[in-house]
Amino acid sequence: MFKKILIANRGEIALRIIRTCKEMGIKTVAVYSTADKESLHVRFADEAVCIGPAASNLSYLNVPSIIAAAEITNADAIHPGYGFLSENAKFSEICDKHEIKFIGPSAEMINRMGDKANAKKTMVEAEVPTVPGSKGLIDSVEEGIRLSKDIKYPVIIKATAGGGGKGMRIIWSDDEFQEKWDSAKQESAAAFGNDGMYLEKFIENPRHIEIQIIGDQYGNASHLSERDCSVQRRHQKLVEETPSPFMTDELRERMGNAAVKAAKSIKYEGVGTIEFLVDSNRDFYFMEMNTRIQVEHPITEAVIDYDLIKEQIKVAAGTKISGKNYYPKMHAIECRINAEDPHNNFRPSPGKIKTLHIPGGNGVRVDTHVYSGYTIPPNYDSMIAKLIITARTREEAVTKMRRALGEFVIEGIHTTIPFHIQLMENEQFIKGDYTTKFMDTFVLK
Ligand code: MV4
Repeated sequence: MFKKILIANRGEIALRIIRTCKEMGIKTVAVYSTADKESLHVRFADEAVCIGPAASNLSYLNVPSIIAAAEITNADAIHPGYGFLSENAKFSEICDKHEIKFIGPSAEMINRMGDKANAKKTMVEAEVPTVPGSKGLIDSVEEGIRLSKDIKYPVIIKATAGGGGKGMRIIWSDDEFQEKWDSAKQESAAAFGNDGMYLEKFIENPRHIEIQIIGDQYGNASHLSERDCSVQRRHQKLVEETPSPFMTDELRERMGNAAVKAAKSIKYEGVGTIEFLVDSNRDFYFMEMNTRIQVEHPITEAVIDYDLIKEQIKVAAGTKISGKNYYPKMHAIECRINAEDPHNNFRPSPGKIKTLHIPGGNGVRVDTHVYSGYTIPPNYDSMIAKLIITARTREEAVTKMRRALGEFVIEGIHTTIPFHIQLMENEQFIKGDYTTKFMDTFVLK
């Protein structure tokens, strides 16, 4: 097992990883930017190294600084958390070269899944269902229009380097093709330095349901059931839950098997997520694979009684997994609490937290790095806490979420708590009757 892990991240996830390391008897090294020197991850780690100024590209994305910090402190592994360097193939490779274990997949695996058209090809070969569309990249508008004749409009063109909605356009007819093609390519080139595009049938009104998987170094893989992430706004998840209200035992079996097949076919090592689109007929299609621990991982931990970070560290150290799959025994919901003003188009609201009261009680977990008197810097992601509720049934979980949100006091800044309170009172949400379109029509009072 590793003796010392450097956590190349900040905020709640850095703290989350430090906690598990402590429970495993592993020493921890925090890295921090000058904007984060008062952060809890710095206080709770065994050692801390300043790696640069506030700007992410000069600190949490500064590879030479992070590698130097690991070498100086004698860390034998680096946990990248999510975001920042977590899906950076170069970084994984550089860790390897320095004989520091990157807790995550190899550079080759990250590259393979990071290119979306390529990832899709891999899934076709593994016989995982994918959306009908182009075989790989399309090279011209003419080719796109020809393909759309067979597939039938609407179609969607997506950046192969994309993800999170950037470089994506829905096309409804031949007339629109050129214009949308040009703008998608331009956007992709600017955002990713890669304007490769692929094409798919556009699935209208889908659900976003993802399967958590884990693979070891010996070719074994398991799934840990699903998370429903359909409540999103501008490709930012707001709430996640498991089980999905749309799930059936039969669908879970089909999706779980497909996800395990995907993981085994690429000999995936580590924790990962296979994202699917699910249509109203409960047909599902591979969308993307995430090769990192995700923000919403705690809801899976809650319903199957499993520490995903602990198991992630164990498989990175060479431990074998059993290969059995895991099924939810409870219901869990996560609300992401962001420092944003929901009444002002979710505009970021950094600043000093004057008063803080964190809810508690049975079935209530709050993952956060903030405290009373803490100043949220404007430089990073606006998520400041995750409120994770566990109960026997969905109805009880929603009721408990309302209670916990009511106890949550954050003064001095705006947060998304008022939004979540209204969501938990929303008739459609209460029925579990929502898709990725839900937020388009949600009206905040
Ligand atoms: C789609 C789709 C419908 N049909 N692909 C959005 C983010 C990117 N990862 C893929 N996305 C979508 N791909 C086909 N063929 C609809 C979306 C989509 C979406 C997906 C998941 C969650 C929220 C979404 C919001 C708008 C569009």
